[in-house]
Amino acid sequence: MMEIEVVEGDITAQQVDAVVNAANRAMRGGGGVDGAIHRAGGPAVLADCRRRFPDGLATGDAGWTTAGEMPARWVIHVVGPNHHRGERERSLLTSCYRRALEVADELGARSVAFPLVSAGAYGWPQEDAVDAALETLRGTPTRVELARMVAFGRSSYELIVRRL
Ligand code: AR6
Repeated sequence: MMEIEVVEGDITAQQVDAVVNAANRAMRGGGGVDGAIHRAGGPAVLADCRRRFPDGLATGDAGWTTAGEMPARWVIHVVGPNHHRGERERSLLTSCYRRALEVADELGARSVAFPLVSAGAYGWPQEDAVDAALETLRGTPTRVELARMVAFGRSSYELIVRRL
């Protein structure tokens, strides 16, 4: 059974096998977690994105690159639905977590850190973003042993712990 833990902090500093990025379909960097990951990982992350995802990635899908200079070995990029733009099918959000675990299994990653996908710039309601994450992580068969939810700030941490 995979353990799920919650920490407050910066996902780029996590000492895990893989960190998950809340990317966009273009897969060329951006703001929020995506910006932080590209900054911390350095240019190798973008170079790998260009090489491995010449046409970007579909909403709900996941794919991996190097983590560059971060402590993790891989970045697993997912593209969450943009609620602000009207992408409101919950299956697109749960798919990000399921696909991320599938990619982690392909890589042999045993510990994976997750941000709250779509809960920032993409505007998914916070509480449902947490519930979608937790129920999908619990319901997906995987060889990953540790899923670490990384909350950005105290209120996000408390929200996740309350719904755990
Ligand atoms: N570590 C952990 N969590 C973080 C960090 C960090 N360093 N920085 C922000 N968060 P967002 P989205 C939290 O906006 O909603 C980008 O421009 C943040 O507080 O990063 O999926 C991409 O390029 C929130 O709870 O991702 C896309 O265009 C959560 O991470 C778009 O934003 C997700 O917020 C994706 O939007």
